[in-house]
Amino acid sequence: MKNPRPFLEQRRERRGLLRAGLAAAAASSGLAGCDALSSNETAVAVLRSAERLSYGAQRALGRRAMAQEFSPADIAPVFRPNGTTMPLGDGYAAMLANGFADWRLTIDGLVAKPLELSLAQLQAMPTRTQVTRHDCVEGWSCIGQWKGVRLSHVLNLAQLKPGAKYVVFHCLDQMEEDDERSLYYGSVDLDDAFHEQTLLAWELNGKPLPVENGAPLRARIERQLGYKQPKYLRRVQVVAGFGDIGAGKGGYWEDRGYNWYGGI
Ligand SMILES: Nc1nc2c(c(=O)[nH]1)N[C@H]1C(S)=C(S)[C@@H](COP(=O)(O)O)O[C@H]1N2
Ligand SMILES: [Mo]
Repeated sequence: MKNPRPFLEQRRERRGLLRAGLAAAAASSGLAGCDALSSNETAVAVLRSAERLSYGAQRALGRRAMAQEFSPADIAPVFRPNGTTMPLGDGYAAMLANGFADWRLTIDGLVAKPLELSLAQLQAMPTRTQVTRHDCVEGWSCIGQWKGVRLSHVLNLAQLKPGAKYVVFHCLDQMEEDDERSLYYGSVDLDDAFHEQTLLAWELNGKPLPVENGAPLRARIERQLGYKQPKYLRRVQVVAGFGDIGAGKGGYWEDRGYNWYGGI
């Protein structure tokens, strides 16, 4: 007689997928404006539980899928900026004044070969150009063309150590005027970090990245929402967990109630 187990397992799996798919739909339709969200504790709790299921659903359905790419004709004349548009403090202004010649990107954490890269060194690496749509949870979208190096290329140069699970992006901009520790940061898992369309980008619409969009370098993680696109990068840290960074939720907005998983 045939073993009945595979059939039962298949059924269980299908049921799980359906449940996860419904939760994913709920998560993507229930997102509210950036500023209103953290003040509503109930909304945050609902989003948290939906997040776990939507992450599971996307993983099950394959996270390697590409984000849609558009044609140059679709590019918006101005890429709408949001969040920080000019980092506070003299440090950034000084770097900007000399064309970011003194700026460096640090790659460290769980890597065999930590790196300090200048903009020129990054720009000498193999590049990718893509026209994609940015979706902000505040309810607007914008299509732009990005050019940069794949994050996977840089991570492969640095050589991940065993135990590496997430990549944390540390930014130069302080979010609150009176708090020097309120620097923007964010994180993704290795699926997103090594995704074909995940870039460290220094060019927008064929020109050097404007200050308001994150000069000199920002991340593009095309399967994620706007707040998961860190601007003004200074450090890429490979970690096993992010519990001891910031308030422990994996990002500036995540520490204030947003989902860690902002997949679209
Ligand atoms: N360093 C930093 N990165 C950031 C932000 C920010 O305030 N600081 N805002 C985020 C949000 S909410 C969005 S929608 C996008 C906006 O990118 P843009 O200014 O290029 O439109 O950047 C994201 N990355
Ligand atoms: Mo956003």
